[in-house]
Amino acid sequence: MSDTLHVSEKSTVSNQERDKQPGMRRRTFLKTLGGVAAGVGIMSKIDLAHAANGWNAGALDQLSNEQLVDMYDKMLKSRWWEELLKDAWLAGEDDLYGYVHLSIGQEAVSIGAIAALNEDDFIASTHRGHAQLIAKGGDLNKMSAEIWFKSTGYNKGYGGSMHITDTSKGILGMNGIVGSSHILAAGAAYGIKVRGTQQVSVAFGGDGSVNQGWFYDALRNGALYKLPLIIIIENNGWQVSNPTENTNPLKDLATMAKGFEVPGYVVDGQDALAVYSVTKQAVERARNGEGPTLIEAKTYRFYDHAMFAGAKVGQFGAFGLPYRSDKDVHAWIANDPIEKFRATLIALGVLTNEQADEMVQKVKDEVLASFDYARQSPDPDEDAGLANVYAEGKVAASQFFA
Ligand SMILES: Cc1ncc(C[n+]2csc(CCOP(=O)(O)OP(=O)(O)O)c2C)c(N)n1
Repeated sequence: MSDTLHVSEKSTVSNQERDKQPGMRRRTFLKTLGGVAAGVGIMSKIDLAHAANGWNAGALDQLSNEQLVDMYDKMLKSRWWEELLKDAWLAGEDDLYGYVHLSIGQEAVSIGAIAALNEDDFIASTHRGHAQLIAKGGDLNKMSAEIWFKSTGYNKGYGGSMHITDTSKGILGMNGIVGSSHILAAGAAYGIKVRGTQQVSVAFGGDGSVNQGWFYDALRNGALYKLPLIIIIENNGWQVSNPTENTNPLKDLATMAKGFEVPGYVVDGQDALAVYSVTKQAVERARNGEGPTLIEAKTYRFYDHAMFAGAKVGQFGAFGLPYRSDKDVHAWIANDPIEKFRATLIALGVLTNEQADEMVQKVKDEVLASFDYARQSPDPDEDAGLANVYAEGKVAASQFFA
């Protein structure tokens, strides 16, 4: 656990010691979870061979308190970096421009999945990938500076949100081309196989991405060569304003795994522990040389497809959008993955309410400090337009208008 999180020494105790602490006993908690999972059927599994207990129960056995707190911290960072960015953008004082896609509401998918990875594993991200960057250890200052198009940004101010990359952390990049993350991750998985390392490679994609040929290429080659590949579909129900059912006949997109005889799972994307648990299993399979897994996490975005229609400074969620009902938005907000995770940690005695509040405040401060860092950073150097690309020499301006 980072020493900056302000949680008590409780968070470093073992699972057994945790049972002795105030809060719900772990076994009781697991029983409750099992009942919830069975009662309302919050998740289904395509591969019924694994239909034993709820996913969450397994996750709690495997995660230390330190890891649980770290997951909560990353969810908060993702949530508040985007929330406060939205507020700053709408306030207008920074004259921000460009394009961002918020993943508020979907954080449990990225944070849950990436908690199951090692530092040297790879992820290939989407246009909606801020949470994935943060989960993989992305730096808030460099992220903010990239949004402000400053030279201290991840892409030195030349990329903006959709190109943020950090190969030193296995982050192969956010990507504005829907579906390409699958083939990039499959390529990295092939490289892992050739080099014979124990890494895995994870592709994130939206529900729209499964309708691209790259998805099939990745899954087919992954199955053929038994690549250490995991494909995670964040099914938020929409492709811009088009509902998923308008573009794909399957109720569960994970069913597509059957065609290549690889495991396919559907998981509750609002439940970070469930996502962690199913990903962990896929990671073990991949590291054992058994090949790919397809995971579909059902989730929802609380804001518009991109930017901030229907959003207001200080208001949580976007409303009045023409393609979806406010009732649905409220219902999903009531199933907020971060509130849910916080309640779990408190029930387990991993955090107190006060400690959780303290973490929220600390994250907000850190986010605002990253905005100041961005504001104070220098612009990219005008003469550096051809730096960091493969082309050499001069580029006549007329070439761009021919
Ligand atoms: C190859 C390609 N086609 C079309 C687009 C335009 N586009 C951007 S996002 C998007 C919808 C993507 O939906 P989904 O994959 O479900 O992801 P979500 O936005 O819901 O996270 C589309 C069609 C694009 N960026 N790339």
